[in-house]
Amino acid sequence: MKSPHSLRLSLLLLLPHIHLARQSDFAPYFYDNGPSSTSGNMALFSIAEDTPVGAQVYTLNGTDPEGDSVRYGLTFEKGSKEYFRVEPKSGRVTLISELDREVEDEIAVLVSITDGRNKVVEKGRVFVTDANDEKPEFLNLPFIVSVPEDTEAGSSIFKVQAVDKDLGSGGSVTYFLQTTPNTKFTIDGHSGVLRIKPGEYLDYETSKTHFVTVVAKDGGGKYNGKHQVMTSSATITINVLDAQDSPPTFVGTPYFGYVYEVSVPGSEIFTVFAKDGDQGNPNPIQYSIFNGSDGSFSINSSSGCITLTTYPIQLKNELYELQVKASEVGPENQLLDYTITMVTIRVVDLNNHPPTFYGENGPQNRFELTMYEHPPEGEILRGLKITVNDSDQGANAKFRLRLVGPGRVLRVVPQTVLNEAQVTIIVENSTAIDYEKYTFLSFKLLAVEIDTPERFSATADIIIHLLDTNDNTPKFSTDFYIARIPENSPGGSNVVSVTATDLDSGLWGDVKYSIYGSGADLFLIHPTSGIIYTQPWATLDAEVKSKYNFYVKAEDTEGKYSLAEVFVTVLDLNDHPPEFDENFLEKTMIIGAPVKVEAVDDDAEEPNNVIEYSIMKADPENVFDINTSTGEIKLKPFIKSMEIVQNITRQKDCKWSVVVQARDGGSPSFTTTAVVKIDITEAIKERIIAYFLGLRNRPLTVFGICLSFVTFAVSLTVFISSILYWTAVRQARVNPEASFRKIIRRPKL
Ligand SMILES: *[C@@H]1O[C@H](CO)[C@@H](O)[C@H](O)[C@H]1NC(C)=O
Ligand SMILES: *[C@@H]1O[C@H](CO)[C@@H](O)[C@H](O)[C@H]1NC(C)=O
Ligand SMILES: *[C@@H]1O[C@H](CO)[C@@H](O)[C@H](O)[C@H]1NC(C)=O
Ligand SMILES: CC(=O)N[C@H]1CO[C@H](CO)[C@@H](O)[C@@H]1O
Repeated sequence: MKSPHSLRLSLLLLLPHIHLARQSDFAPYFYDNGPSSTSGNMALFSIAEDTPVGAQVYTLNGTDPEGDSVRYGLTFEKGSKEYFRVEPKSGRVTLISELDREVEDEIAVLVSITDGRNKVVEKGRVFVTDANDEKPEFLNLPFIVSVPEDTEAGSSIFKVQAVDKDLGSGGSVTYFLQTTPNTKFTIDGHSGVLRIKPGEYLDYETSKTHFVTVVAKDGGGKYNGKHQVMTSSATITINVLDAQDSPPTFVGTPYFGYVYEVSVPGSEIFTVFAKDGDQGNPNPIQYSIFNGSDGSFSINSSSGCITLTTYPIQLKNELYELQVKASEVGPENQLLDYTITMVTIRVVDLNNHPPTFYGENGPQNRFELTMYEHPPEGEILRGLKITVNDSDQGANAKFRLRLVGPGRVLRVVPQTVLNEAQVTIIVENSTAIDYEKYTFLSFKLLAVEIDTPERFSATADIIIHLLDTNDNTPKFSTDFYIARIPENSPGGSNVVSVTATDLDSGLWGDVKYSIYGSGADLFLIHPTSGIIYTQPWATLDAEVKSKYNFYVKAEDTEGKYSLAEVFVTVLDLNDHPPEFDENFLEKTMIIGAPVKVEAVDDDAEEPNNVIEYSIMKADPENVFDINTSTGEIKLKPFIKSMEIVQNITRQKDCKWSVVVQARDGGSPSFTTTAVVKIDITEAIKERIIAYFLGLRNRPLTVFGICLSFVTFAVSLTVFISSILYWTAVRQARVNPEASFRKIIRRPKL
């Protein structure tokens, strides 16, 4: 700092020149108002660097001893920046350029005062005072630091430094970390030393880099009249260095490998891969099989390739669970950290097992069972203890069961099998399981693989021996039996032989016969032979009863029975001759009308009771004809009138006779003869006509005629009544026979 004495000295140096200019005139001068004044010659004037441009900052103040008015001037050394300007009359000094203490903290100024004649120039220094206008500034950016992950907690890892060009409090710096949650770091506020927080550890595997923002803050100071604190921030990049602290890890787990049919020793099964967990500086990995290979697999220690060492057929298991170990190899070939993983190796099935049937004692291909016929439908044949098995795997062990034999009799369950099943055979059709048809049934049980190219199969014979049960009813050879037996056969005669058969064997097949029914009274049956014969005392008469029917029963020992109907016809014999009714052998015949004779034969059947009539003899001869089947007797056609009759009989009475023979159709036949007397008369009508013709000549007899007519009417009435009576009597004899014939003809079978 320049002393006021040196200023005085420079002033004195100028004096000779002033003194020379005017003798009695004294030079003007500046007031010296002290360093804190803002008026004077700017000696020891100090100005804050944050003073705004345009502000009036000082007043040059001087006077002239003679009282002349003075003018002021302000200049700068050559090459210096001009910060101030002075108003010459008033001396007011204005700041015209921005100040920056950190660039220029002292401004040399030349102030002058003149009274017009004398000019006094003084050199002064304006001091620029500090304002807090500068931020702290970090040194040595950027901040990058590498820290091994195993660095201990609390260790210092870095030191930051920031400077603030301001003076005093505004130039002092403290540090802090911009707060982020879970930060693992801490900084010392004064020294700027960065540390790992106590209790915190770095882990390369979780976070390889940390970014920390550090803030530098000054102590605060005036700026533009206000208190101002300035800060700046920077990022510290902390790279965590990997240390040897993680075991290897297998990539791509879980691991599955397969051994196929075509595999041979040396076949590659699977390749594992592990890498060091310390990826920053990984160690080489060495593989080995730790357990579970059973000697069938090996692993290439460097490549991790698992190979088969035997033929697949020699593998004992279907599944291997290898424990494979990956170890890190250290710099001196020592084994460090390791990890074990599981490799599941499945032996893919080779379909080398056909299905096989098993009985209770091992493989078996014939199963026999004895059972009663007609088991209930749905019954399980429990006596057959069959299992079937295919020891392959998956599709190779899938097969279908089928029963070949009489269709729809038995059913096998299940139809499809995977690996193993209990074979169940179920009765499907009970009727077909019939001892009477087959005493044993034979089936083939097939097991055939479904989805394999080989279609391995197995066959077993199933033989079912049947036992008889009484399942059959005796059956007659026909539903009815027709027998004919001649009437008059002696008692005990065979009538017919029936047979019924029962298909069951042994006692169940025995049949016992019996008969019953209303028509059975006259008959007996032999219980075992089935021969039906008449009772010893029975006589059969076709004329009394010619048809018998009854039932025959065939019964087995358990009472199962069936029935048949027996029809017995008693055959008629010609044992009766025709017979004329003696009371009706006198007839009156009107010329032109027939008379009828009739004989009756008591035999039951044609032709034994069929009668043929004939005229054996007549008196007179050749006057009658007879209808051979009806017995009607007529006059021969030429006998038309009573005259002819009388001419034939030569006026004798008209009682003629004829011998009629009745012959039945039996063989041999019977004949009977009867004499029929016939009284011939004329028809009444013709007689009356003849009579009335005679009346014309005899009127006197009209009364007598009328009387005769009345008499005749009465006679006619009596006559008709008589005829009706006779007819009635005759029908009463004929009808019973006719209805009897109807009865016996009915069951003509
Ligand atoms: C100049 O200085 C004198 C003496 O100290 C003082 O009386 C006067 O007021 C000042 N003038 C100005 C304009 O400051
Ligand atoms: C190897 O594996 C077998 C079968 O899984 C097991 O019983 C045995 O304990 C294992 N040995 C070791 C050392 O893990
Ligand atoms: C293991 O694998 C590596 C790389 O594939 C090979 O070079 C080496 O010969 C193999 N070692 C054995 C014993 O097969
Ligand atoms: C009708 C008829 O033949 N009458 C005869 C009856 O007999 C006499 C004599 O023999 C005849 O002369 C009738 O003609």
